[in-house]
Amino acid sequence: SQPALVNVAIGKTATQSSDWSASYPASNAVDGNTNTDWYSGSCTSTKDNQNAWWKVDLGGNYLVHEVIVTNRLDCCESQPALENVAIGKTATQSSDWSASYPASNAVDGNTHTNWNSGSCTSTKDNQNAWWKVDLGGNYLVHEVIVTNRLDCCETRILNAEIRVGLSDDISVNSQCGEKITSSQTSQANIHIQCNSPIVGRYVSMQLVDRSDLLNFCEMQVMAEESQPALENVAIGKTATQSSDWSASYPASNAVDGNTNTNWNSGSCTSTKDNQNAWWKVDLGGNYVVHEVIVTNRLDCCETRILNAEIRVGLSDDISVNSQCGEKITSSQTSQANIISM
Ligand SMILES: [Ca+2]
Ligand SMILES: [Ca+2]
Ligand SMILES: [Ca+2]
Repeated sequence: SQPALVNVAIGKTATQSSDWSASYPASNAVDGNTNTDWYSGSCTSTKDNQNAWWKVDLGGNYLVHEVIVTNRLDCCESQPALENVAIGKTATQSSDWSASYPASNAVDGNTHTNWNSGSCTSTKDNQNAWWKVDLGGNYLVHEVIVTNRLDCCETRILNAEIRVGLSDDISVNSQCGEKITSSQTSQANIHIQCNSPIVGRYVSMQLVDRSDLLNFCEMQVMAEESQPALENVAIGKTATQSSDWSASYPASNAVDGNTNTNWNSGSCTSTKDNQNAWWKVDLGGNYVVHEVIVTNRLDCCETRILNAEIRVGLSDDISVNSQCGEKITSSQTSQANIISM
């Protein structure tokens, strides 16, 4: 006869190799809530660990017949393979300590932590000293691994922030993870995970409200290796809109290849005040579209694009095409480059 089985894990003490954040402790997996959505508060996650683990102490001995694992299903059923896409790419920094310590030492593939190894880079003592790498293309970046200098001077990277994005002007890119803390500076390899993967070509590290030498030995930018090479297929194509504000602001200004955010630059477009105002571009052929990057006007009036939706499809009647991503939110309207995927 089949014994009556009960779940003996619920509410017991669970631990894991690391916590993704304080909101996703090991205990979420034994909370009795089987919601499969990350944002439900029911799921657990470690950081990106080699051979990551989770365990529960049942508080006594039981005869275990089976285990039922509830997977997360809003994404991430399988983890993408990541690789370092920064190695050998073009790096620059706010200044060079000397010709022997160029920015490129941080992407030379050498993770030696000793200054005299020739593996490290350093700026001079600059206010908000910065370092950045141009990946030469757009990648979906999950995390960066910063190798610190450890023969001395570990705290020179204290309070540095990582930004990832499409702009050579690093100040407008999105922050990845949190600023480097004093407890992290003693680590050889500091893993900084973006809260969600960020599409970017430029990855930077910059001191925040500090003047110091920015001095470290390597940055590995871990991105999805199978990222298809994406290109802008809208540039120069035929664009139209529900009305033209004036002849100086035609729909074509949005596909002119100029991403200047200032109205007076001649780079921007505008309709008149229309109910459900629209803009569209005819790509002149069929493409597999992965993402759309909208450059907003930032000299004023950022919220004019609030609640706009992006649609992609085969029809000239835009209402029947498929929505790409979510409607533009108020927090997005302050960004120079808004990405919709
Ligand atoms: Ca749960
Ligand atoms: Ca190096
Ligand atoms: Ca433009």
